[in-house]
This record gives sequence, structure tokens and C-alpha cells, in this order.
Amino acid sequence: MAQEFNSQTLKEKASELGCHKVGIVSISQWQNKAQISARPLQAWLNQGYHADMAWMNDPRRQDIYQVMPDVRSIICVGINYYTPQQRPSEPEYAKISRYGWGRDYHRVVGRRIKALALWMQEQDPQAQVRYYVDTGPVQDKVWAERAGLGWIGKHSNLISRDYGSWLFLGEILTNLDWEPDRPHTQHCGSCTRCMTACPTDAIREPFVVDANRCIAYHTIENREATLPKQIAENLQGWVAGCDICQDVCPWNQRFAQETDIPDFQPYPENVAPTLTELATLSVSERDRRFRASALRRIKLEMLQRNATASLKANAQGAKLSKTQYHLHEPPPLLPDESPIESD
Ligand code: B12
Ligand code: SF4
Ligand code: SF4
Repeated sequence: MAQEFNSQTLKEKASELGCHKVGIVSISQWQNKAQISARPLQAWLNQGYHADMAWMNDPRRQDIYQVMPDVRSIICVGINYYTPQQRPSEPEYAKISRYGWGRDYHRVVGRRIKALALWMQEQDPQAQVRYYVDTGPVQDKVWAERAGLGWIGKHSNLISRDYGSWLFLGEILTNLDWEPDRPHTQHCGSCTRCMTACPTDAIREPFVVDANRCIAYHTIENREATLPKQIAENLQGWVAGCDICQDVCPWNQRFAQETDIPDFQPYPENVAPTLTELATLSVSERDRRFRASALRRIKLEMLQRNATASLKANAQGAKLSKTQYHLHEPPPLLPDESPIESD
């Protein structure tokens, strides 16, 4: 007998394929709100907070129908990438953010949602599907929040109750109708730890990150030969992304769980490389170390630039790391007073 094809079996299949979170958005439910939701993104662009990421200005990002005219639902998935290794705190070490420790998430997540999309088409040959993992003009976090995967925290990343914010997000757009999930509620409460810990004050107001000030932007996206002085002086050893606002978040400190996906285990040399070795990294050594890693998207000269800037800041006596200060505090109370029950 043919397997039933409904939102329940779809979710079971997603879980079987290794998706840790899955939820569904019905587009018709958001038709008016979808237009309203474009406003925060447009406001962000108007402020110039996208820095040199001109591709963020793609009009399709603000109108899901331009991405897929027949879209009726979005199936959102979250994949846990947390592993428990800790970086050494001594200043000679370079810091690579967790997203880049293991195999490239575009491949790892992409493989899973592609399999789910193909399975959907096997169940219903009329199904149209398009899938993305940060690979198209789709607002991954916004749809994931609406699909009930978690809420967008003040650091602007999506946080789930079960895994914190260590989730990669992906989605399948489809012409099929499904029973939607409820959007997630907010659980940051009055907490502002991420905002206080950010060494460059990039979180300009709750939920709004100015890329011009963000270490993640400058280490991953900025292709200039030198970094702005304000960033270079406050790098705190970060050479590829920045996890400070996520490391200090009470939800991550309490609820992070080790991933069951072996591909996300760190390559051995990614957790504690020294700044000196990265500042002088050769092409062949880069190719060997970062095979099939998301870090291959950072040009070698950028990696060298980032490491060199941190070495220089160390030599000039960089300021006390706000992160280390926070991480040595006792585990904080959750911002939300009744985190498990309230929803
Ligand atoms: C551009 C981009 C960046 C830029 C800009 C970051 C940013 N915050 O926008 C840079 C290069 C700095 C960056 C850095 C990082 N990124 Co990035 N990035 C993206 C990308 C491509 C688009 C995000 C976007 O739309 N930004 C535009 C602004 C307007 O949107 P926003 O910050 O999300 O703001 C929304 C909400 O805050 C909300 N909002 C605004 N005001 C208010 C007010 C209230 C009350 C509420 C509730 C909501 C709300 O509305 C806005 C949407 O319109 C997505 C992939 C994708 N296709 O979506 C990945 C993505 C967001 N990045 C991701 C990751 C992992 C990171 C890093 C953690 C990597 C690292 N370790 O260095 C850092 C985190 C830095 C940070 N604090 O944001 C993941 C996040 C996963 C998650 N759990 O949320 C994504 C989703 C990729 C993926 N598919 O997994 N990133
Ligand atoms: S990633 Fe780093 S620099 Fe960017 S907002 Fe978070 S703490 Fe600030
Ligand atoms: S640190 Fe606090 S304010 Fe920031 S995202 Fe986490 S709970 Fe929200």
C-alpha cells in the first residue's frame, strides 16, 4: 500500500534524513504580513547595514512569489551543528567560528533537503520543489521563525529551545498545501548579553546587526586589503566569522547539544590554529586544511589579513576580551522566566 503523504509523514521523513527541526509555513496565512515583513529588511538596506553585500538588495528577497510564483508552502528545517570543543583563550591562537569547523554546511544540509525534496516528488509527481540553504534570495530566519522552529534573538540569529542557535537553516518552497505550524514566540525577555558582549557594538538595537561593524562580516565577506581600524583593533583573534554573541547567550549555554552528524565534527586543525600559522598559510596548506569546508569561501589573502591584524592588535596590547569576561561568569538565569512551559 502506498505510504500516506501528509504533514506528519513529511516531518517523519525529514527527521529520518537527519533534520533536527522541521516546521511548515502556509504562504496564504502571511500574504499581507509578508509585505509588512519586507520592511525590516528594507529599513536595514536603507541604513546601509548590508555594507558591500549588494546581493542583499535583490528584490526577490522581499517577495517570495518572485522566487517561486506558485509557492503555497515552505518547509523549513534546522540542523544542529554544535560540537563541545572549546577554543584556547591564550592570545596567540586564532578563533574560527563553529559554522566553519567541520564540513561545508551548504553541502551537508543541502544533501538532506535535496533528498527530502526528491522524496516529496516521488510521493506526488505534481509537486514542484525548490530548496535553499543560504543559496538563494530567501530570508531563512524569518520563514524558520514562522514555521515555529524558534525565535529570532536580539543578536538576530534564530534560537530554538532544544538546540540554542547552533542551527543551520534551509527550506523547501513547494506548490503543495500543508497544515501550517504556529510561529514561534519570543524568549529573549529583558536579556541583552549579546548586545553588551559584542566588542564592536554591531548590534545597533535589538534584532538589528550593522554588518559594517560586525567581525563576522569583515572576516568572511570584506575583500579589502586592510580591515577598518575599529574592527582590526577589536578582532580578539577571530579570523573566520565570530561566535561571541552566540557564546554568551544563556540559551546556548544551557541547551546546546552535541550534533549527531559526524560531518560537523571539527577538522583537527580548526579548533586551535595559531595566528602565526594562519598569517603565513600557503595555498597548498590552505587546500589541505580546509578541504570541503565552508572556509574555502574565504580567500587565502583574507585569512592572512585577518590573522595578521590580530597579531598586530596583540602586539599593541588589545583590550580585555568582553567575551572571556562573560564566559567566566556563573551560568546565567534564562532571560525568559518560565522557559520550558510558556509558549
Ligand atoms: C547577510 C547574512 C549575514 C551578514 C549579516 C548578518 C545579519 N544579521 O543580517 C553577516 C556576514 C554579518 C552574517 C554573519 C553571520 N551569519 Co549570516 N547570513 C546572512 C544571510 C545571507 C541573510 C540574513 C539577512 O536576511 N539579513 C538581513 C537583515 C535585515 O535581516 P535579519 O538580521 O535577519 O533581521 C531580521 C530580523 O531581525 C527581523 N527583525 C527586525 N527587527 C525586528 C524586531 C523584532 C521585534 C523582531 C521579532 C524581529 C525583527 O526582521 C529582519 C528580516 O527582515 C543569511 C542566509 C539567508 N539567506 O537568510 C545567513 C544566516 C543568517 N547566517 C547565519 C550564520 C550562522 C551567521 C553567523 C553566526 C556566522 C558566524 N559565526 O560568523 C554570523 C552571525 C552574526 C549575527 N549576529 O548576525 C545563519 C544563521 C542560523 C540561525 N540559527 O539563525 C544563516 C541563516 C545561514 C543559514 N542558512 O544557516 N550573516
Ligand atoms: S558576530 Fe561578533 S561582531 Fe557580529 S554582532 Fe555578533 S558579537 Fe558582534
Ligand atoms: S543573549 Fe539574551 S538577548 Fe541575546 S539572543 Fe540570547 S537571550 Fe536573546
